[in-house]
Amino acid sequence: MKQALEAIRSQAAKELAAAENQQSLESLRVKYLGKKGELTSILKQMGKLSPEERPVIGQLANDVRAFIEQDLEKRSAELKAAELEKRLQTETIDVTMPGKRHELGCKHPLSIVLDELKEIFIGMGFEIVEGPEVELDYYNFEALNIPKNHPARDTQDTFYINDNIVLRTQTSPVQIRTMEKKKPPIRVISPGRVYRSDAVDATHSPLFHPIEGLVVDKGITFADLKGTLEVFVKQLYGEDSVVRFRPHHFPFTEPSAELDVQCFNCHGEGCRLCKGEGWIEILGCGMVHPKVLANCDIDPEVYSGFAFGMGLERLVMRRYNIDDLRLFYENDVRFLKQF
Ligand code: 2NL
Repeated sequence: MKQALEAIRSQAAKELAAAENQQSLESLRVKYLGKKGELTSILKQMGKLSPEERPVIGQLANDVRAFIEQDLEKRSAELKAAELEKRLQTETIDVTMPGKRHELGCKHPLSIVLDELKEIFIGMGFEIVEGPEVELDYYNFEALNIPKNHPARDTQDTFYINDNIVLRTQTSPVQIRTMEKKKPPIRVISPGRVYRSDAVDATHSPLFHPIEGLVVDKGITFADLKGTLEVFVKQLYGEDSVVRFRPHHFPFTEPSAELDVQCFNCHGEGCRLCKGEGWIEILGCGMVHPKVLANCDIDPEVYSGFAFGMGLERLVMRRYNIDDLRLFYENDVRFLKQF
């Protein structure tokens, strides 16, 4: 029995030394030390031994077990170290290699000016509101006093999803939705993307970005409109700006006007910038039509309001001397990097 134990010990030592991975180590553990392993089967025969031999063989069996356990652990550690070494060899990183440069982007010129306009209006107590670009005909036209067959439907021709759903032609529908939900006092600005069925050229695009504003409360008059918009223009173009209001017509305001700023280049003399006019048109505005208020369940006998709208693209083109609107949408980095 002593010989058998010693044979196990040397056989185990040999096989462990030859084991190439953790998996074969585990099967060797089972083979030698497991419940049905070789050592166990020897121990089961201990009963056959004489009382004198029993402790000697028992001690030897324990020694062999301890020896094999130790060997297992040692080999396992060796294999782990070898594996790590191999990974370190194959996964080396050359820290001197040049890195990948992340290009830093910049704001789109439309966003630069839009953010500036928002700041001015937020400073005057306005809230920014947004709404859907795919809009019901009712909100885009009907509620704004533009019934079917109204001539304004012609100049605001758009893309129709079906008879009742259109791509919005203005951001006013957002303001209609605001008036339906929220009762006065209302002071909101609605920037956003709108659509018209226009052919593309240097000054027209089927997609553009107006900014509209709406104020509704008790006792709002044309004087509030003039004061608010004059302050706005002075913040945008400088304290010494000169403005004028020119009568105009919109279906959703009455009375209506357009606001011009005196040409900052020629101070009203007439030059190339203002095309000889001396004045530059900035926005359209007016007192909210009583029918529009009534459509939103706001009593025009109690409340009044003013509204205005301007095209962001035109403001930005003037600011940066850009002569072709298509540049805004082409995503040419050489153009965009200049701002
Ligand atoms: C322009 C002129 C304008 C409005 C927009 C408006 C909105 C409501 C009620 C009444 Cl909810 N009016 N918006 C009023 C006057 C002019 O826009 O040239 N836009 C690009």
